[in-house]
Amino acid sequence: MKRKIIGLALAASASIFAATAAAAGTLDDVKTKGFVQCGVNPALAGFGAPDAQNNWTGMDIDFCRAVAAAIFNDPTKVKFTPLTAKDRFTALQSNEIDILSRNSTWTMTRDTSLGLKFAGIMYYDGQGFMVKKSLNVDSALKLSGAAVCTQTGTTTELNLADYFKSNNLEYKVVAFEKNEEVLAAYQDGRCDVFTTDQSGLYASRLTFGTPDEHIVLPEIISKEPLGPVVRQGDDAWFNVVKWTYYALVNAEELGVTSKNVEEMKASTNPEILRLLGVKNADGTAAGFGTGIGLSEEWVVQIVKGVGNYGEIFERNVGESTPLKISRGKNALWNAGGLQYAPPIR
Ligand SMILES: N[C@@H](CCC(=O)N[C@@H](CS)C(=O)NCC(=O)O)C(=O)O
Repeated sequence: MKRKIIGLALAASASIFAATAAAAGTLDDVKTKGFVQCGVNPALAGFGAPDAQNNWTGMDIDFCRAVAAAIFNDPTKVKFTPLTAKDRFTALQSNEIDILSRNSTWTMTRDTSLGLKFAGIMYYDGQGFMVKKSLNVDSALKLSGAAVCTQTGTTTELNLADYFKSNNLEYKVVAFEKNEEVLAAYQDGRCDVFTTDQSGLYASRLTFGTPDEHIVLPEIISKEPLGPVVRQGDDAWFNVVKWTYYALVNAEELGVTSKNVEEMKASTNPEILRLLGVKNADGTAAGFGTGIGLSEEWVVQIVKGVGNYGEIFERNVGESTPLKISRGKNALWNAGGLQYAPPIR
């Protein structure tokens, strides 16, 4: 109820709300309460979902754990709040959560007038289409006249309208507020097409009784940069979240993994020594962790706790997982991808 009222207030006056709701001091609050409250998707395999033993798993989950490891040297000091597409931003605005880490696309509105701030791009995605193989369609451009299932409150429904309009294709939207309803409608044949982020298509297909009967069409119709979000007006917290993401990417780039992080402290590479907060030759602290309110070993804690970016990717969505996603655009910048982090110095 509280969330609903605040949601209405926001709709009436987004910018005023944004200015007042941005509570400063999240890092101190988190340290005091002893855990990070993270808003996540409860049903997106590889990104956010409880496994058979009820342990939360996924890239978005591991990102929350990385932040907890950076602060507490303990990746388990995190609590998860399951959120739907509709409720996610209000939950962050109203201080129910400290971070939103849930397949959310960085858009201008969300990053400005909603009073929120994206801290990085954990996964470069794009919107795609899924159809039953039996429909015998091999391109989205052949979908004229189709009924398309989608979820409200997402970038998905907006891109869908743009794509069909700009290609002069007739279509019928079958939109639902809940993802379960979208998936049920598509599987029951109430629509011909299911559209969402490509990662979401692959993750959802795994939950179908007969995944092999569905194909993802080749067209990618949008940019969906997915990443963690915080409130505007709290730079100290924003910095911790943003630099946790950069630490994961820099660790991969420098070859620092959960297995070798201790040995790497004896490296002769100055970049690795800075990353791992190893003291300067004269015994003074490097200062990068303490500079953002953490310990000097913050990256050691992160990498020991969850691994580097590549380890997180491979463990949750990579080729050896049921999702079998290749690095593609999510490869490091020096390996043909877009994952890039500014230097620690
Ligand atoms: N990336 C898009 C779509 C994100 C999204 O919420 N996708 C749906 C379909 S995969 C979802 O996760 N639904 C789950 C739910 O609302 O419980 C956005 O940020 O708007």
